[in-house]
Amino acid sequence: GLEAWFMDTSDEDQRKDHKMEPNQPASLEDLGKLGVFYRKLNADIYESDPKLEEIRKDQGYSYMDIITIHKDTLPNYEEKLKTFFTEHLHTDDEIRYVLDGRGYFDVRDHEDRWIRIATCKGDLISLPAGIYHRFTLDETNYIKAMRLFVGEPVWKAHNRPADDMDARTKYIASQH
Ligand code: KMT
Ligand code: NI
Repeated sequence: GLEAWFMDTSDEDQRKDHKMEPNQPASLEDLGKLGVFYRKLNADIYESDPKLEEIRKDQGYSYMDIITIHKDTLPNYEEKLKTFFTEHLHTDDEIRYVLDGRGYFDVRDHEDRWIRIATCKGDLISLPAGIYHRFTLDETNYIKAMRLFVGEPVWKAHNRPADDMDARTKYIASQH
C-alpha cells in the first residue's frame, strides 16, 4: 500500500524523502481523518478497468486527462514544478491516479505539520477541497498520472494564505 510520514523541517532538495530520524509514519487512518482517500488499482489495465469505471461512476468523476511530468514532455516544466510545490488549496477535490513513475503529495495535518504521501503506479489518491497541500517529483523525476474531476475541471491553485475562502472554512468545519 501507500507509505506516508511526517516530514523533517530541512529545506534541502524537495525531491528527497525528508523522513524524520527515526521515521514517524502516518497511517491511512490519520490520512482518512484529514479527508484524504486512497485506493490501489491495477494501472496496467487503466484503459479498460471495471474497478476504475465503477469509482468514476460512483464519485461522478466525469472528466479525465493524463499528465506526464518529465522535463522532455511537460511544457514549462521548471515553472510548473514550482507551482505544484507552492503550498496551496483548491475549491474542489484533487484526484490523481498514478499510471507510472512516482511522486510525493504533501498535506498539512491539524497541527500544521506536513505529512508526505509517497505515491507510485496504481495509487489513486483524493485530496479534499480546502486542504493545504503541494506536490513534488521524487529523485526519479518522472510521473504519469490521470487527473480526475467532477464536471468541468478547475485547476486554479489558491496559494496560502487562503483562509477566508469558502472551500477552506468548509474544510475546517468538516474537520470538527
Ligand atoms: C497538481 O495539481 O499538483 C498536479 O497536477 C501535479 C500532480 S499530478 C501527479
Ligand atoms: Ni493542488
